[in-house]
Amino acid sequence: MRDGAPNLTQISKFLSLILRHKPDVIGIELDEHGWADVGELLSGMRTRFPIDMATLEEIVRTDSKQRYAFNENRTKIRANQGHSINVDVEPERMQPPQTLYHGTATRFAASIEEKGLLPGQRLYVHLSPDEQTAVNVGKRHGKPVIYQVDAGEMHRAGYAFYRSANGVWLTKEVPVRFLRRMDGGREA
Ligand code: HQG
Repeated sequence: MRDGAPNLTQISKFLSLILRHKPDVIGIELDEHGWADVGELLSGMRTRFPIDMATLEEIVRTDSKQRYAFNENRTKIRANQGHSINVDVEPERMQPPQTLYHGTATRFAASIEEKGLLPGQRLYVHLSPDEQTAVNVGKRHGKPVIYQVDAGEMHRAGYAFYRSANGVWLTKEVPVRFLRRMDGGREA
């Protein structure tokens, strides 16, 4: 890579902005299933990140969390999860494992323990299949704290769970009674 050239991570962050939150930044629209037209995306990105199709394909293929997917003939692209705009990326409704995990920062704990987990700006609460992934998610926000979610019990109580194409579990909210703080709330 040339000095000063944007790296793939920077381009991927911009792609997340466009495909999850603000397609209007480059003057494009997503359809109801979150798809952007690849040609429109590449030309819309040209002034900021002039990338070609091969680079876009490389980002999609190598992304560490498999955040993006093409349609079959690669004319369309979308983010697999994480949206704040109201699109239906058709995550699969599934029976969750007995336990899922949510990583967050200690400063959110008091509010979470009062109100439960809420989606905030996004369409869903995001849950991780294992503790380590949740720790990594939590660290993005500050000092991490992990909650175990009694997903099995929620599912039996009628709450819907979805698994996104990249393995993140999604649900609309998690009431307090299904949450257990893994450090026992020592620093609450
Ligand atoms: C917190 C990343 C106060 C919640 C990750 C979280 C994930 C509350 C924050 C994906 C609350 C929202 C999503 C309540 C929830 N009171 N705070 N009642 N309920 N919160 O970034 O789950 O790298 O929107 O705990 O891997 O951290 O972007 O959600 O801390 O899969 O692909 O509000 O983003 O993926 O933060 O992360 P976020 P998240 P990417």
